[in-house]
Amino acid sequence: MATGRPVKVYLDLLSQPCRAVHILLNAAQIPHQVHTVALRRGEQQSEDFTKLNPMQKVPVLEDDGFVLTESDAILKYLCRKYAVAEHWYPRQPERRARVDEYTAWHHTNTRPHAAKVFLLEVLFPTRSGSAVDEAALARALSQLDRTLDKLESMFLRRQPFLCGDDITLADLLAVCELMQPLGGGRDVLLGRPRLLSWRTRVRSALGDAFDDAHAVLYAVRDRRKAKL
Ligand SMILES: N[C@@H](CCC(=O)N[C@@H](CS)C(=O)NCC(=O)O)C(=O)O
Repeated sequence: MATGRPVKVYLDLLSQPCRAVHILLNAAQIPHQVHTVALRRGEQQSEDFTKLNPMQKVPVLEDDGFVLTESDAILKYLCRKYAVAEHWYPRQPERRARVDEYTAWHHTNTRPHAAKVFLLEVLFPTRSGSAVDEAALARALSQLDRTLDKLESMFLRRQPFLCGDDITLADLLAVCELMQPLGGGRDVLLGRPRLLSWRTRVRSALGDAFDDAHAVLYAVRDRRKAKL
């Protein structure tokens, strides 16, 4: 049962899995405190943070002394522990299994493939000062294309959200990854009407929680645009 004490989360909102956690906390109105861990400053390697998470990664949740890493585990824990609306992580076994099916797939498909586009187009060139590796980017985009095909042909084939008629935590993990290349000015969903309508539905189901979580990413995009 919830203790009444706000749950603590350690996040950097430029990180996709952190945004998914942030959105759920806000959209489901779970009392929480955000502690920012600035990855660009290497704060994940500090002694204190390493004690909390020896993996030196965000997100991390701390709930009354209980420490949990991995966005997938954190999202599911929050849904089980707090009185969130049933649709986020349905209790009915088959519907819950659909969410688990997507989240298992997500970590070897949507996540690495969308993240790689952002890394190649934004993060690596910014850190090294060198030009984008166009050949590697083309390969990453074609891998991502195959993932987007599967999202449309399997998960969104006959339903408005990835795992059924209503939004679940699976949509949060997916949308945050698919937004990431926007940091480099690239909307990877352009030309894909089914995914575009899904993103519009997700965004309107989330209200301000969506744009609040993405404000840092929009700022990265806008700063880069201003430099061109
Ligand atoms: N599988 C983890 C991935 C966590 C992860 O890769 N976090 C990245 C940011 S997106 C991080 O903290 N990177 C810092 C580093 O590797 O130094 C999850 O879903 O929570």
